[in-house]
Amino acid sequence: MRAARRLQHAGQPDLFGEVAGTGEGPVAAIEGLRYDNDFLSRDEEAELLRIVQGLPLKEMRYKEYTARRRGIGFGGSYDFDTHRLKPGAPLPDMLHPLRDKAAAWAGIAPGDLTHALIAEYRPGTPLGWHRDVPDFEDIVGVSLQGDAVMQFRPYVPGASASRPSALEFLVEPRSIYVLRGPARWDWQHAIAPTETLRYSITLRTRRHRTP
Ligand SMILES: O=C(O)CCC(=O)C(=O)O
Repeated sequence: MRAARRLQHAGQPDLFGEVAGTGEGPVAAIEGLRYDNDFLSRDEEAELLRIVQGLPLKEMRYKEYTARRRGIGFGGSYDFDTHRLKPGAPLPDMLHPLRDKAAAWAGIAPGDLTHALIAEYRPGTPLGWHRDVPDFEDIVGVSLQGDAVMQFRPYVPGASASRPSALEFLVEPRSIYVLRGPARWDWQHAIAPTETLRYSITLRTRRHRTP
């Protein structure tokens, strides 16, 4: 409960998504954000950790920066220099059960979750403010082993990069979230530096642009 104590202030959301005394919180406050902290069993988590820890994770690059996160992508890799999604290896069969279960939870056809990113957050690893690249539509995130504080602030083009978080909640191991519609397009999100080792598996649908 360390983070909950650190971040809860009167009238502000605690990290489990509740605003003290109101029964409402960031998950309810952000349209298109849905969260379930009891998505995977402990056995499913252990099996996924075995798979993920056997993958050749590499330090992730964003333009000239090398992030502290290590990861591997399937279904295409986004080139931040050319702003294009380059073809990539499909999701390995061993991750299909997770994809299918996540798709059912999110109400998405499994085959539409064409992109996956497996990311490792060693203790102290942050993920900076961003919206996902426009090639993707829905984002479904599953967490393993450690928890994370997920932060949100409205997306305001041209606004200061140092704006603080407006809402945040604790994303627990074995949980799932989906960012869809307003949660995906009208908000930026970030992950505060993690206190313990955490893995996330984010699955994405392609965005179908209207001509
Ligand atoms: O680790 C997470 O759950 C967030 C991942 C994320 O936002 C991203 O990879 O763009």
